[in-house]
Amino acid sequence: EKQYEFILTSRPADGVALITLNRPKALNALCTPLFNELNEAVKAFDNDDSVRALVLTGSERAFAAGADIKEMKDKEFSEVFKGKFLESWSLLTTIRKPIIAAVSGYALGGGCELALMCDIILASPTATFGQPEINIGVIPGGGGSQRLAHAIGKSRTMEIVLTGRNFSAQEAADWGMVSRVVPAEEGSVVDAAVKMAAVIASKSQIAVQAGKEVVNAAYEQSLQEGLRYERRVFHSLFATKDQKEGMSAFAEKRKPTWTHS
Ligand code: CO8
Repeated sequence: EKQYEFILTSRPADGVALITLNRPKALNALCTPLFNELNEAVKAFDNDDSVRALVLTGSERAFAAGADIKEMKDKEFSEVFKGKFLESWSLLTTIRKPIIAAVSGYALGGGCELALMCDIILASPTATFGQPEINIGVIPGGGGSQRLAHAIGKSRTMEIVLTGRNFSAQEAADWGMVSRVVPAEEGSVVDAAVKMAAVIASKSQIAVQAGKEVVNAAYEQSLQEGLRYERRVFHSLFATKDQKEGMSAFAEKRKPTWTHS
């Protein structure tokens, strides 16, 4: 594996890549070099055929405590506007393969937004989410206002964004923003995320990637367009060997062998 300065990468299970944010002294504050490395690793795994699902995590204490405030504090409008400051953050949302966020500790500001860019969020009981930008005189800039509104509704999003108060793992689960809180006795949230990623990695990858694409369509277009899009993509899967294999295996009462083709 390539060595990075601010992230660690590994392959904890067949078909699964794990990216760990590793800037512990700054609680994984998302400085530009960290984000550049994250983008590079994500892109490389997305292009690597042996990787079929990704997990993104931080440390016990912090998933990420936000964009790097010290890096941002002296910037001027013309600089951030013309320099497209933080525009590269959206790369994560353009990858084909599913990515699961395993969140422990602080996921604040850009850290919360980074988790929201992932396809699935699992939280440890210690996870603390929030969009505290209002406390430093700004607003979310990495999609927080939009993705939170989709995930937890307008009233709660307004409260979170305008008061800057944090919310707990349990609240995030009750509101439907995270799939579930992984209880401490079940082991670490990273292990749970890797296990889930391994299940996804064991499926037909064409179906997995098509599934991700159509679920995302629900957030990007009208219901009518989304339903038509889903049906078209469903139809297209009848051109794959994995559809023949999957349905034949069911009829023959055996396990399918996917060729991802
Ligand atoms: N940026 C830079 N450094 C940070 C950040 C941060 N976001 N968060 C923590 N650190 C640093 C601290 O400065 C400190 O460094 P040092 O030891 O050199 O003083 C170190 O990490 C440890 O932090 P604390 O001593 O503060 O630890 P505590 O346990 O006392 O507090 C908190 C933890 C509550 C998480 C606290 O650090 C905190 O409030 N952090 C800031 C949280 C925040 O406001 N985040 C939002 C930032 S704004 C943002 O994310 C905008 C996103 C825009 C994205 C746009 C994308 C397109």
